[in-house]
Amino acid sequence: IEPWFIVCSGKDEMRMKSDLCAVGAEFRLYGEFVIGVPFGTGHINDTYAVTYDQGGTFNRYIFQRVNTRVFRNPEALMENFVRVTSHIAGKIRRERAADPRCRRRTLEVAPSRSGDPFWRDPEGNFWRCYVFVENARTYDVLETPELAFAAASAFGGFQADLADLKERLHETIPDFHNTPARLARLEEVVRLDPCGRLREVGPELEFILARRDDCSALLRLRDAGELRELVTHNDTKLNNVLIDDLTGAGCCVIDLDTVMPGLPHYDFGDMVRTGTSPAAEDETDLDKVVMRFPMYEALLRGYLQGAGSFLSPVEKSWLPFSGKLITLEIGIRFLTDYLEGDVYFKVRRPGHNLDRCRTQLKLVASIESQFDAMRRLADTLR
Ligand code: ADP
Ligand code: GN1
Ligand code: MG
Repeated sequence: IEPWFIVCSGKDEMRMKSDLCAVGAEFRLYGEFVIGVPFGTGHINDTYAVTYDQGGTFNRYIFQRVNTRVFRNPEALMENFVRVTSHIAGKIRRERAADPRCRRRTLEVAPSRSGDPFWRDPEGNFWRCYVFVENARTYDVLETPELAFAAASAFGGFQADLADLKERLHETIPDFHNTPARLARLEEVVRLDPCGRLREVGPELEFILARRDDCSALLRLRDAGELRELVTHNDTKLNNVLIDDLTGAGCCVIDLDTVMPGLPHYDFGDMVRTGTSPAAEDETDLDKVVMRFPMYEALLRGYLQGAGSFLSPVEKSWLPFSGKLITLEIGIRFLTDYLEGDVYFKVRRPGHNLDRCRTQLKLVASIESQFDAMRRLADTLR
C-alpha cells in the first residue's frame, strides 16, 4: 500500500481530496481523479501530487496554489512560465529530438478549460497544473559530488537555453536579489521590532552588519558594466532541479516563478548555499554546517559545463563570492521574517526562521575561511 493512502484517510484529508478533485475538473485532464496529496518541501506555494486513472494507467500531475501574497501578479508570472517552457521545448524539438533523455527537460503546463495556463477559484485562489515528472526526485541535501555536478550542470544548461530569449521577461518580484535593499528592509524591521524579538538576535545582527560592504559588491560591478544581466532562474535551491533516478542526471529545472533578468551569479551563489553543506537549511546543530570543498568544486565544474563559455573571465572570477553573498542574503531574509513574525516563509516550529538564519550565517563563516582556495579554483577552470 502506498503511504499516501494512509495519509489521506483523515477528515481534513477527505476535504482536501474533494477540493483537489474540483480543481482538477477545471483543467483539461482526461480520466478519473484518484487521489491528491501534499507534496515537496517548498517554502512558498502549496503543492500537491494528484493521480488520475487514464484508461487504466495511473498518471500524476502537480497542482499548485500559487502564493499570491508573494507573487502579486500571477498572470504575468504565468506568461513568463509559458514563454520559458515553450522556448526550451522548441529547442529540444529542434536540436535534440532524437535524444530520449531530453524528453522531460522542461515543465509542461496543462491548460484550464478556457485555455489559460491557470485557473482562479471562486475565493480568488490561483491554481495551475503541470505534468508530474516521474522517475526523478529532488534532494534537500546533496550527498555526493556527482549529484552536485548533475544539478549544477542542469541549472547552467537552463541559463544557456534561455540566453537567446528575445523579449524581456516580467519581473515577478522586483529587487528579488537586490541585497542592499534586503539589508535596508532588515534595518527597517529592526527599528520597528514589531514582535519584540530583537533582543534574541544580537549576534546574528552584528554578524550581518559587519558585512555591509559585501552586500552591494555585485550590483556595483553590474552598474560599472563588468557583469551582464541574463535570464536567470533566481531560486536555484538544489530542490528546484529534478534528478533522474536511473541516470543521476539533472533532468528538469522546476520552480520557475522567479525566472527573470538577473546576474548568473545569483544562480551559482544559491547552488553553493544549498549544495555544499551536509546539514539541512534548518539544522539546529551548527557544528554540522560546513562548506564542503569537494561539493563546491563539483558545483563549479558542473555549472561551467552546463552554462558553456558565455562567462567572461571577470564574471567567472566573481562566482565564488556569489556563494558567500547569496548565503548572506538569504540569512538576512530569514532574520527579517523572524523579526516580522514569520509572515513570508512557511514555518513548522517556533524559531524556525531564526534557526534557518543561523545555518546561513554559519555557512558564510565557513565559506570565508576557505575563500582563497575557492577563488584559486575558479581562476584555473575554463
Ligand atoms: P515551491 O515554490 O513551494 O518551492 P516548487 O515548484 O519548487 O514549489 O514545488 C515543490 C516541490 O514539488 C519540488 O521541490 C518538487 O519536489 C516537487 N515538484 C514540483 N514540480 C514537479 C514536477 N513537475 N514533477 C515532480 N515533482 C515536482
Ligand atoms: C524560497 O520556493 P522555494 O522554497 O524554492 C524562496 C527563495 C529562498 C528559499 C530559501 C519566491 O524558495 O528565494 O532562497 O525559499 N522563494 C521565494 O529556502 O521567495
Ligand atoms: Mg521550490
